[in-house]
Amino acid sequence: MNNTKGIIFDLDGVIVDTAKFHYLAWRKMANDLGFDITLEQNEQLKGVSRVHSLQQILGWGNKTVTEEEFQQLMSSKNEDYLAKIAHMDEGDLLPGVKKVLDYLTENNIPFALGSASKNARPILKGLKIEHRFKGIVDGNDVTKAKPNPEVFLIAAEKLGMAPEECIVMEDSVAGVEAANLAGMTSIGIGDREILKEADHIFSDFTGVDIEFIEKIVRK
Ligand code: B16
Ligand code: MG
Repeated sequence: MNNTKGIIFDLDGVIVDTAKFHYLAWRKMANDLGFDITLEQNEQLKGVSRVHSLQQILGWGNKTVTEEEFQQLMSSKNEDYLAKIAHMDEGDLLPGVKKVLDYLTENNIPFALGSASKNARPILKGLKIEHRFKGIVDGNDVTKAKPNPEVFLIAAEKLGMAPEECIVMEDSVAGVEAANLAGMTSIGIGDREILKEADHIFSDFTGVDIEFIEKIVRK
């Protein structure tokens, strides 16, 4: 039996900063529809699925579209987004992440991905870290979006661990709530006020040092 806990990483905002590219792509779509979205509004889209993001944005712009137009908007936004992230590589890992992933790998501490993104696999491939995850659970694998804990519960299964043996790293309110509902230890990466429900909070990943990891993964 493994004598350590497992870690489940969110992707966007924890391992890599794709929020800015989501914003640029959604903003272009909104501009084409005749309105604008702000960076503050973009904050509310973090961790939120593609469908729910579009519903939210159309609401802000007071726009009603047919089902066919809705699908078309989602797919053109995604094409635009994919073009923007196409050149990501190891250099795009957020500061502090590589050190922790290296430590976990060297010490056989298992980790998985729990992301709302349907693009998680190509992103991990670009970052050249895909093979290091014991399990990958993304937007293609779930039926219920965060704050529903489904994504993290499936990730725990892939790790072969009970929920209480899992530690979740998250940058979104919905993700922290999902981790808490799953009965896991939640670590918020971001604003202390916004992520106040998390068990531990760091303003960014550079604050997550090896000493802290050693302590929390111990059973
Ligand atoms: P996609 P995470 C989330 O990823 C993003 O934070 C969110 O902004 C995005 O809308 C969602 O993925 C869906 O992404 O359009 O690529 O399927 O933070 O859960 O890793
Ligand atoms: Mg995130």
